[in-house]
Amino acid sequence: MPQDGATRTSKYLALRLRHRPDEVGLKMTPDGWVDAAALLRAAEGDGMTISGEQLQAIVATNDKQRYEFDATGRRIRARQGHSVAVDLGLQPRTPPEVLYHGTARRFADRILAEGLRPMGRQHVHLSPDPATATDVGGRRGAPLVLAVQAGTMFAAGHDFWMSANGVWLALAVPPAFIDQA
Ligand code: HQG
Repeated sequence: MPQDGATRTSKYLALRLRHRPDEVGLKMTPDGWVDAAALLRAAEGDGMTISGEQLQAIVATNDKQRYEFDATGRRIRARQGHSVAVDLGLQPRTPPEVLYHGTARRFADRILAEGLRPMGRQHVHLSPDPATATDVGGRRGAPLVLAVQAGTMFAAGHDFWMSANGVWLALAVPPAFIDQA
């Protein structure tokens, strides 16, 4: 499917705010903030012209609310999904009894054997409902939705966090807590 302008811009923001700020010399604070004006200059250098107004609009209307400004409006960060090391300052919290992970069918055997791992990112991403997990898994082919026994896992001492845009995060999920939904 061809991407619209907002999707292209959001993907560019993900690249610079989650994965590769350093590639264009963008400075990121330990809690993930990047100066918004510097980001727009970097985008220009990458051949992607984004106005301040467009950036505001993307942050406000982004389908998954992936980005946020700080209280001054001068700094921007991604709310989750980083591969670069950041500490977003999230507090651990009690998860719902069951969370869901959407993946591709071809990964099933490996995941059921070794559990969910963060792979390139800082966390394993879990969804509060199977429909969202189906969408996540569908990005990689025929989707498979796994149920994670989050309540049991929490009781066993594993931490959970929830990002500002409602994605549940864990460092890993051992296979004992995973069922085929
Ligand atoms: C898989 C999107 C083999 C895992 C979504 C996934 C999400 C394993 C892939 C966010 C494995 C990693 C993250 C194991 C995990 N063996 N494969 N042991 N453990 N995997 O993209 O969860 O649109 O890093 O199932 O909505 O797909 O970017 O993670 O298929 O919230 O905002 O390894 O990205 O959000 O892929 O997606 P990813 P994800 P955005």
